[in-house]
Amino acid sequence: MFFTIFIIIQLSLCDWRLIYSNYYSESINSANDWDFKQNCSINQIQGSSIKQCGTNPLEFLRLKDDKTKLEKEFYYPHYQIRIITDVIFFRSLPGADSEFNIFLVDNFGSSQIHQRPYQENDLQTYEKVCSYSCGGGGGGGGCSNVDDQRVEIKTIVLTSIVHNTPNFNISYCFMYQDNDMRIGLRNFLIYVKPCHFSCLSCSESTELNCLTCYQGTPLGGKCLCDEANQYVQLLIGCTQECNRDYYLADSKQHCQFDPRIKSELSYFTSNSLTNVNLLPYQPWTFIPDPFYYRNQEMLISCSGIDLIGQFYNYEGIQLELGLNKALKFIRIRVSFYLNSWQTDSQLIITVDSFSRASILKTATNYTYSQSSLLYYNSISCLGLNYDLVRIETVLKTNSYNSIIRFQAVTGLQSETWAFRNVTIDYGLCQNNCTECETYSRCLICDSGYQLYRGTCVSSCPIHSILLTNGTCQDYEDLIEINI
Ligand SMILES: *[C@@H]1O[C@H](CO)[C@@H](O)[C@H](O)[C@H]1NC(C)=O
Ligand SMILES: *[C@@H]1O[C@H](CO)[C@@H](O)[C@H](O)[C@H]1NC(C)=O
Ligand SMILES: *[C@@H]1O[C@H](CO)[C@@H](O)[C@H](O)[C@H]1NC(C)=O
Ligand SMILES: *[C@@H]1O[C@H](CO)[C@@H](O)[C@H](O)[C@H]1NC(C)=O
Ligand SMILES: *[C@@H]1O[C@H](CO)[C@@H](O)[C@H](O)[C@H]1NC(C)=O
Ligand SMILES: CC(=O)N[C@H]1CO[C@H](CO)[C@@H](O)[C@@H]1O
Repeated sequence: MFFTIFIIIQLSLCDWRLIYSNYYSESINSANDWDFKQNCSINQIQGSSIKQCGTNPLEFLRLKDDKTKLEKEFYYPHYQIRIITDVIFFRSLPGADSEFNIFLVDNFGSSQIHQRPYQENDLQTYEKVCSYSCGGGGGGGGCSNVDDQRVEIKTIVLTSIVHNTPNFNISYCFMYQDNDMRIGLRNFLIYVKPCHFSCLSCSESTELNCLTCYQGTPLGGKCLCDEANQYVQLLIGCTQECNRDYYLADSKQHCQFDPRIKSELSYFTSNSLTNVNLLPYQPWTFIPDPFYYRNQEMLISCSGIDLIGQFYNYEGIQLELGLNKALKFIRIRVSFYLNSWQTDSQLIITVDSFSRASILKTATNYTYSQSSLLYYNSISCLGLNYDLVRIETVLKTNSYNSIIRFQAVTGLQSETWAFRNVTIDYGLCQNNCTECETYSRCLICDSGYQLYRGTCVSSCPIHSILLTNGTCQDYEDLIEINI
């Protein structure tokens, strides 16, 4: 029974995503993250204000007579919000209600989500918790009308606030009866129940609950990206390609965060590819066809944009990557220009000759194996028609000096190809790793990092010790060894 309840609680908790937390440590460096504003109705921005409790080192953001409102804007597609804040009430008047309020503001208006009217006998004498005396002398002599021993700390928890507009403001403001009254704010935690990746706004969490889309309008609650921008990047929407740094596309074309992948190289991205005294394709090397040997500059211009090509017959090109002992997979993106391709002709991309992807010409179009089409267009230049296919492939590697090769297998002399705009991203077994032990385990970390159970950390976790050889050993593993 207890177990069941525990699981239910876990399930309901794990839906919430923390999107903001701040001001939980003793001292606060800067409050500039939020705007201090004149009052609940006047948005004139004022300087920020940080104060410290007199009886302990806790600092807080202070609202006072000339700045009674604190406001910040957030963006995260969501359908519910939870706000947790510690509020310190300093001083009040007997018999007259002051008010502390929290508002949720968006383009459609402002709604009050919390209201606390309070007067003197509502606040306890908690000066040990956080006293903050009025004005000069510290003896509390500065306040004429209010009792500066009256202090109360309240944790305000507002949960399951139904809200759908992705941009919203949270604003805290108080209305005082005496200008010696203050409000302190600490420990901000803001959670949302997020929409599905593909929605800009939603009523529930699945991909069928979208209310609005990044692109177009929902069909049966579902947002679809168009063919030219088929990937979905969290918080950004439909995109032609996932970000090169730290994102890998999954089988549903969602860009998933993955700290192992990082941009490394780009080639042939400028419009002009002439290379002073060098061949335009260097440092790549040309692979001639032994039966149709030619020596060419391999540069053509297509409406003012240079391409590396044309390649004929069995010609190819390759790039040798520098020594890297941590490299486990490579993501390559490249734009190919294919002219007069016949059914069954293939363009093959290999890494270390055993890992390969291909583009196969069919009777009606192309098929892509171990690769996906990012962009397609038909263009013509110099009187020739080209199919422009930009593809992406993720290929494994097992060697320390990987070689990337592009080569075609075509039937006729008239079938040609060219390419440009190549990006190469490195996938390591672990981030910040210099050498891998297995596909997912690091053996040696980059300098500045320590090895802990096959991963690289910037400092040993508290439940571990640093050994003389620079690795962190978990106490748990130590016990295993002693047994
Ligand atoms: C805000 O300040 C203005 C100008 O001092 C004042 O007229 C107004 O009543 C104040 N509003 C609130 C809600 O305190
Ligand atoms: C939300 O707060 C920001 C920052 O203070 C402000 O610039 C913006 O105008 C506010 N938006 C609305 C809808 O009030
Ligand atoms: C390379 O291709 C990407 C994706 O189509 C594009 O965003 C980028 O602008 C291209 N770069 C150049 C220099 O053509
Ligand atoms: C081939 O496929 C691409 C991408 O799906 C598409 O845009 C193009 O129209 C197709 N071409 C033909 C001739 O069907
Ligand atoms: C570091 O020392 C520990 C304990 O002697 C050993 O188990 C571990 O393999 C060593 N690690 C490296 C990278 O040498
Ligand atoms: C020095 C270095 O490369 N640090 C990186 C460790 O890995 C994280 C996550 O991939 C990066 O953010 C750091 O830059």
